[in-house]
Amino acid sequence: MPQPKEKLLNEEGQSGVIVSHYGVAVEVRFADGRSCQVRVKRQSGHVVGDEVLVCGEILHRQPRRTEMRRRDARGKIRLVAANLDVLGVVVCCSPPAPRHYLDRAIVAARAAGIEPFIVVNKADLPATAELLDSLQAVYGGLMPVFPVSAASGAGLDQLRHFLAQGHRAVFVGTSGVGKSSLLNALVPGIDLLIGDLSEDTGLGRHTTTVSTLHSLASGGELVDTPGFRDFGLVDISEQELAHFFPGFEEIQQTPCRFRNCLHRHEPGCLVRSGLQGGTIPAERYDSYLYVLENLQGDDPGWR
Ligand SMILES: Nc1nc2c(ncn2[C@@H]2O[C@H](COP(=O)(O)OP(=O)(O)O)[C@@H](O)[C@H]2O)c(=O)[nH]1
Ligand SMILES: [Mg+2]
Repeated sequence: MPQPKEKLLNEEGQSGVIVSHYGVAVEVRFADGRSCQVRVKRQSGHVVGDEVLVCGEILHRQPRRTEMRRRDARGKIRLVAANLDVLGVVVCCSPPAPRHYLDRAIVAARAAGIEPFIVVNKADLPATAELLDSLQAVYGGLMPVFPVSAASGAGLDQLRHFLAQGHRAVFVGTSGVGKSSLLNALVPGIDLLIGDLSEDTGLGRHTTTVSTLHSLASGGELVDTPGFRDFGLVDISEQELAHFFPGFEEIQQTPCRFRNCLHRHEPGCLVRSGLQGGTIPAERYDSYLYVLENLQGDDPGWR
């Protein structure tokens, strides 16, 4: 017996992407620009960026390309967004990032299959020039580095252009680097609080932790996950660090003799021969050893 048209449509489902998560409901946006709200259980596991088939009140989640996790204030690991392509680590001259924040964030992104890039905010401050030079020297050949000023708008067009290349992005960075200012500049109407009010405790205008996915007028998408902005990524393992450390890219083509080489004293280690041969800078190796020794430590500002 033929089904009524509407029922058929519901059973087949309509595919869309979750653009907001309110805890008890999600908003799904469809390809034609329409959107709808669907109630979900608190532990549904759906997150912003998830591609779903909406069948009436039921969501069928599609397999994810990438998953980004964070550690919440209680130390619990939470999934924050799905299907991100790029992760922008925001740094600035003041306040400076805690030691090796950048390297850890880059490794965490790469371990999740997400391409990292660097945003050097507060380019209007004179001290930014020196920071930018040192970051360009280390990371410039490895990933995009964007000097910007959320305050003056300088450099934002280059950043918009990068995001417009089909990228779904998220920003991370410690408190005070200007992530909220940057989102305000890039997403008109988002109206985030600037300054030192804690977003995670809900003091201020945004009393609930609503994650949202914003389409940029110039192309690309930005995911805003309030708790993520200031708390950052989950821990990384020794193996992930050794594999994804920025500056060690050559071992991804030709691995060391031992697959689980931590590049300390293992024989046949290509990182140490790269160090001796001058293809891996001593700065990179020293930084790696420092992070490796302090993986379990409490980097201030990291969580
Ligand atoms: N000079 C300067 N200050 C900025 C810039 N962007 C943000 N700030 C300031 O840095 C402080 C922290 O900004 P906010 O966006 O709240 O940082 P968040 O904690 O990373 O979200 C605020 O006082 C901002 O006014 C910038 O481009 N230049
Ligand atoms: Mg903020």
